[in-house]
Amino acid sequence: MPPGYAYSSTSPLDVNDVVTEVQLLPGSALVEAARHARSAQKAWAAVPAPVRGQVIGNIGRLVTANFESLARLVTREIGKPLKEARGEVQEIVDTCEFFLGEGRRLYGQTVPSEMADKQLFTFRNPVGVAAIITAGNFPVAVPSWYIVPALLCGNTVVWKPAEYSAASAQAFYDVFTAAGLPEGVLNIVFSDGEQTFDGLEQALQERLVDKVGFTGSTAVGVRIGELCGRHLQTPCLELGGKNPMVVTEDADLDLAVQGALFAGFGSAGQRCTSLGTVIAHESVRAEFLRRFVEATENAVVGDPAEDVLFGPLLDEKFAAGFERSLDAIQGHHSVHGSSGLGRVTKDNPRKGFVGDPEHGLYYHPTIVDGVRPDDVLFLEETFGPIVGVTAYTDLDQAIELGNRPGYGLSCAIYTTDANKAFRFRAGIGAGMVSVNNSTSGAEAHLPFGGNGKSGNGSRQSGMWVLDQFTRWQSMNWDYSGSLQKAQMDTVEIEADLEFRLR
Ligand code: UN1
Repeated sequence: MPPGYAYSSTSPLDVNDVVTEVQLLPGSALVEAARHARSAQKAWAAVPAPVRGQVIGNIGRLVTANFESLARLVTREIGKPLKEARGEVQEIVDTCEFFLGEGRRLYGQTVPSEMADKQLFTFRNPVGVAAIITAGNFPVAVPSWYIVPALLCGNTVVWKPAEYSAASAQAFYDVFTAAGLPEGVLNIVFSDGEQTFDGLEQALQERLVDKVGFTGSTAVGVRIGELCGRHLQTPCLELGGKNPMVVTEDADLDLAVQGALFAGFGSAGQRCTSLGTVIAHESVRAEFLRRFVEATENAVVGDPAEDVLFGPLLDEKFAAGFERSLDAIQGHHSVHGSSGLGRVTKDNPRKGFVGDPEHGLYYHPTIVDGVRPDDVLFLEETFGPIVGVTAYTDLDQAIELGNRPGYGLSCAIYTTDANKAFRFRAGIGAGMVSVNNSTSGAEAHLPFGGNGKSGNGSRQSGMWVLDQFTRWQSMNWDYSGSLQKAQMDTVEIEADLEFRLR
């Protein structure tokens, strides 16, 4: 195998702090891992599902035993506030709890036949080898959304985590394998994007991978979708979002402000479910903006070990990307939320900043009022602490504006009118709708996923993800002792109907 190259995962709290060094390997490493996973898959699938469930239960217990150290590592490596990092670790435990039980279900069905003395059944079969490629903004929770159900269903896994969260990924892998997974069932490969793509192409070509799961940008998702399509595979794609929040004329404005603050700036706006644009009714827009700006100015930003709304951006690559998003601010916009714009430094300080910003990747939260439907800021994902605000006059227009960017991950409406809430739900194209709640904040057992530029309709979490990691197999069993033909081959029963079409 050709050699890899060294990569340092640094802390965004202090870019001089190297959290770990890994070798990013060429595509052949992914192919090799897929081969390894392939050779382990049949034996793992033969383990009874309730026993696989027990291994999932062990993983949950081992994660709990290592809870605090894993959360602290996540905070150090990607700068997520410790409270959220703890929530993320808890999400793995919740996911294990759900799928531990699924090991004793994984139901198929018995189905009535058209014929006497014949019975029909359905079974869920594992897909085979799953290649899972994940982002680093949720370096342990989102991988568990794929890996836990994939394993429970009897698949083996090759996991390519984000390089900038390599230490968190390695810790996750160590806990999972220590819980009793047989050799070859879970494999980790560190690689960069292009090498991963090459490896995936080759592994699909050699029929070593049966399912791809990817969380990341829409642009990369499109490439993965094309590649999988050439091999007649449907990947599980969880991509970007430009998630709208509608604030109606009857909304509780303080509640809406709390929601917008967390949805827009929680995790420094680096969630696929982060708030993109607030679409406020023209009669409340000015007052909403006033309160939102005040709340944002008073929000505490800084050291994620402290009680802050958000800490640094994930990594230098993301900081650079966010700076490019700031270039989309135009003359007709008005900017609020901080006295500064861009990176927080000694010379560009933020009121109430906690800690020392000098070596960290900290950015001012930014509210951009007056965004228009054709603005880049209205249409494109920004992945950082920036929220747009615009106005609408009637709900149909708000729905149209919400759908306009062409993403369809999550959305929210703040209203006290049930009629508006349900009209919005029916009209909006998003996979996930919040009423009087943040656009972010998934629960481990509700379907997660989007449409349009946010994904191909695949869903994770709860029982819905089982359709990603199993394939339905039907069986019919005829015990009549003669060849009975199905209705599509012959019509044997003529019903005596009183009603006749004329
Ligand atoms: C959430 O709803 O807060 O990468 C979770 C992401 C998502 C997870 C979001 N896959 O941001």
